[in-house]
Amino acid sequence: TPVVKREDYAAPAFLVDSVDLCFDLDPAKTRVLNKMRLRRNPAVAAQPLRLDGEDLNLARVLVNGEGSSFKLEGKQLVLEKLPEGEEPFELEIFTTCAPAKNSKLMGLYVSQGTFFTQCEAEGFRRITYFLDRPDVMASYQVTLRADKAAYPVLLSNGNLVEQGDLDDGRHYARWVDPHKKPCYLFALVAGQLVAREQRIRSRSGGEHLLQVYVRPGDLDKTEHAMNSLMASIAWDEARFGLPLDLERFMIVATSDFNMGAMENKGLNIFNTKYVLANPATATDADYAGIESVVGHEYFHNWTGNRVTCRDWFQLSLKEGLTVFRDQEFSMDMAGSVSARAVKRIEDVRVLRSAQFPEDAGPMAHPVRPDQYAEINNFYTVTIYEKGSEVVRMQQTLVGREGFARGMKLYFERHDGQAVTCDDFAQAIADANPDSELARLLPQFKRWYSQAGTPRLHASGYFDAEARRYTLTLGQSCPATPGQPSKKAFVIPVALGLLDAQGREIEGSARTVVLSETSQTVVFEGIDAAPVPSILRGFSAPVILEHDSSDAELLTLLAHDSDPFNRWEAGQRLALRRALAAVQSADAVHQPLDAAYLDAMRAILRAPELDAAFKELVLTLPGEGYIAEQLDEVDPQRIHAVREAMREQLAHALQEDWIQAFEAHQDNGAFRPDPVSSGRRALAGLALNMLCLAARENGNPVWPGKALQRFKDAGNMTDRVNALSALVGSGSALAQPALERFHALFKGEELVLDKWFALQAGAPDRGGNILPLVKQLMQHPDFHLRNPNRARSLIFSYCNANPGAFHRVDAAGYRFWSERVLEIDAFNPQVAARLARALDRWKKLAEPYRSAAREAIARVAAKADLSNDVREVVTRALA
Ligand code: HT7
Ligand code: ZN
Repeated sequence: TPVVKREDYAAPAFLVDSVDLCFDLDPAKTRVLNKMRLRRNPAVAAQPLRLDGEDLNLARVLVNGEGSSFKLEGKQLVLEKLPEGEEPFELEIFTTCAPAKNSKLMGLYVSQGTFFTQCEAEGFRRITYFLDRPDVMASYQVTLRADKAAYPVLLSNGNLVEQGDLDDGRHYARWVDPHKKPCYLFALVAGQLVAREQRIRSRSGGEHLLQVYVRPGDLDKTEHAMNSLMASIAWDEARFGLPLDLERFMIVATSDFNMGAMENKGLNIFNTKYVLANPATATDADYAGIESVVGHEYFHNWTGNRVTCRDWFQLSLKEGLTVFRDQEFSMDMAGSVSARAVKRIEDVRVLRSAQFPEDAGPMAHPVRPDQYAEINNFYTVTIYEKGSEVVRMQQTLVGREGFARGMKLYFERHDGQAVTCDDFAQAIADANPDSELARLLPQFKRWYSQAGTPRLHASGYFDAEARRYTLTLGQSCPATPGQPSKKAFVIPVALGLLDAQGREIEGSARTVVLSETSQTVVFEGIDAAPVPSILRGFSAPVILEHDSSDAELLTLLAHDSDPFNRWEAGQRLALRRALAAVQSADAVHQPLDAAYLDAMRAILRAPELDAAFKELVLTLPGEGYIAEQLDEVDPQRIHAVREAMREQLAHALQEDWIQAFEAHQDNGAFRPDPVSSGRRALAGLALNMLCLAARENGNPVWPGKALQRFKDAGNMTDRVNALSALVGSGSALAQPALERFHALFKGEELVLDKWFALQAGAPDRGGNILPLVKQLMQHPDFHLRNPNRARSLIFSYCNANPGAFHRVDAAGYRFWSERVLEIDAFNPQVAARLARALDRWKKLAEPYRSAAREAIARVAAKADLSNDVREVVTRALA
C-alpha cells in the first residue's frame, strides 16, 4: 500500500475561491453540479490541476463555459490545458453518485430515508471532484433540490437565503456559508426531520437560532443536547472569549454514523448516541457523553474550523486541542473540586487503558504522525487523548491565564488559516515569553514528534541528620516502530510531600519541570521521612515508576490533598496484588489481604468523600490495564484473578455494601448532575457486589432485590445497573430480566444497543459468551451494517471482554477474523477499528499468541482488503 509522508507536503498548485454546488437529490442517482472559481497559486510552479474523486460517474467538464480535455489517472481527474496566468477561471464539473449504495458512510449516503454527508477526512471526493485537502479553503453556496414530501427539510452550511417549490412535487433550498472553509467541513442533510429550537442572545449581544434536528418522535429526547449546546456557547465566550460566529447553528442526529459526531460548519452531524437522551432511555454516562461531545463539536467551531489543519498530519492541532477544551468544559460544568477530580480520573483511565497500549503496540505513532497509509486509521486515542495531554502540559507550563493569552494570540495570528502543531505551540510560548514553555519549546515539541509513553522514575532519600529529603527524578522512553531511541521530554511533575500522619508539609508542593534524563529536587528542613505524592493530577502522560511501600500508598490513599493521587494510590495497591496473584504459580485464591480490604472499607465509610469518588476508588483496575503491566499475558489468568478480587471485595465488605446501597437511594426526579449520578454509580456498584456475594452463598435476597429494582427503576441508570448486577453475577434471574428489557424497549435503537452490549460483555462462565454472540447475530434486531449495532455486539465481545474473547480453542479469534473480513467488504473504517482488537498479540502467552498471529495472517491473506484494514494487519504482523 502506498504511504503518504509528512515530509512530502507541498502547497496546493491551485486555489479555490468559491464553490457553487447544486444537488438533485435522489437515493439511486444524485446529480451534482459543481461550479468552481479557481486560480493558480502564485507561490507554486505551474503544473496540471489534479482533482480527487472516488466512486463518481463523470458526465461533463467545462472550463470557462467550454468543453475541455481531461484525463482520469487512477482516481484523479487531471486537467492539463488550463488558462495560463493568475486570473481566476471557472471550472464546471457534473457528476452523479449513488447515495443509497454508499455503505461506507463516507461522502453522501442515506440513513433511514434521510440524506447525510460525512466529508472528514476525505469524503468530499465521493461527492464531487475537488482539491480534497484541508489547506484549500473556499466560499460555498449550495442549492439542494429534492422531492418535497420525502425530503421536506433541506439543510446545508451557513444561512438559508432562498427556498421555494419546483415542478413535479419537488422543492429547493439555497444556502450560503459566510465563512470560507475546507471541503471536509461541507455538509448537507435532507429528509423528514423535526427540530427543537432555541433563540439565544450571546454575551456580545448577537442573536442566534439554535436547532437540534431529529426524527419525528425523538423530540422529547433533545433537551439535554440543547442545554449542552447553550452551555458550550456560554463557556467558550467566558473562558476563551470565543463567540458563536453564525446566525444559525444546527445539530442533526443520525443512527448510521462511523464515529461520534462531526463539526461541519454550522451544521454538526451527530450519531444519535450523542444527542438523544431522556431519563427512561439514557444512563448518566450517556448524559455525560452528550455534554462532552456537543461541547467538543461546538468548540471545533474555533479550534478546527476558524483555524484548521494544514494537512492531516496536523490532525491533533484541532483534535488534541478540542478534546482538551471539552475536558475542561466538562470539569467546569461539574463544579466542585471533587467532581472535577472525578472527571480527571475518568479521562486518565481512558488514556491509560486505551492510549498507553496503542503507544506500546504496532500502531504506535507520534501525536503528529510522520506517515500513514489510510488517514482514517489515525483518528486515534493518541491524536485525541494524548494530544489533549500535550495541550494540558502547555497550560501547566504557562498557567491558566497564560494559556488563555496564548489562545488569543493563536487566533490573532491564524484566524482563517490552515496551520500546523508548531504554529500552535509557538503562539502559546510567544504569549508567555518568560515561561518554562518558551525556554524549552524545541524540546517540549518532542511530545509531538516522538511516540511511546515515557517512564518517570522516582526515588527518594531522606537524610535525617541534614533534615533533607532528596527526590531524584529520571526519565526514559521505550522504542516504538521506526523510532529506536528517544530524546528527553519536558515533563511537568506536580508533587508534594506528606508527613507520616498524612499532613501536607508546608511549602513542599510544586511543579518540577523535568527536562534532563535525571534531575534532583531537594527539600530542606524536613524532620522525618516524608511520603512523596508524585505526578499529582496526572500532570504528564507518563508511567510513574516509584517503589512506594504499601504503608506509603495507604497514607496517600487516606490523606493526600490531591484527589487524583488518592485514587491512584488505591489503584496501585490493587494492581500490586493483582500482579502478585497473576504471576504466582499457585491456583488463584483470595488475592486481597486485610490491609487492602480495611483501606477500602474505610473509603466506603468515609463521610467526607463523595459517592462518585468512592465508586472510582472501589473499582479495580481493568483487565487490559493489568495486562499492560506484564511482559507475557495470560488473559484467562488475569480474568480469574480480577474476578477473585471482586468476589473477595464483595464478601469482605458485604455489610458496608448494604449500607452503601441503602444510603444512596434517590426517589426524586432524575437529574444527571455529578452528585446524583455519583450516588447512582455507587449504589450500582454496591448492588453488583451484593449479587456477586450472593452467587457464592446462594442467598436469593439480593438477586431478588436487584430484579425488583430492575422492574421499578425510575431511570435507565438504575435499571441497567440492576440488570448488569444480575447478568454479571450469573443469576438465574438474568435471563427473564433480559427478555423483559428487550420487550420494554423494542423500538428504542440506543437501548437495544445496550441490550446487545450487556450480553456480549458478560463474564464468561464455561465458554458460553461466543455461542451467545453468534446467536445474537441472528436476532432480528441485529444489523451488522449499522455501526452502533455492530459495535454493541461484536466490539463489545472482541474489544471489551478479554476473558471471553481469548479462548484456548482460538474460536474467538476465528470469529474476529471472519467479522473483520465481512465488515471490510462494505465499511472499511469500522472493519479497521475492529482489526485493532489484536494489536497486542505479541504479548500473549501460548497458545493464544500463535492462534492470534494465525488469525491476523488469515485476514492479511485476503487479496482485496481495504487500505484501512491492510495497514492495521500489516503493522501488526511486522
Ligand atoms: N472531526 C470528526 C472526525 C470524524 C470522522 C473521521 C473519519 C470518519 C468519520 C468521521 N466522523 C467524524 C469528529 C471529531 O473529532 O469531532
Ligand atoms: Zn474532534
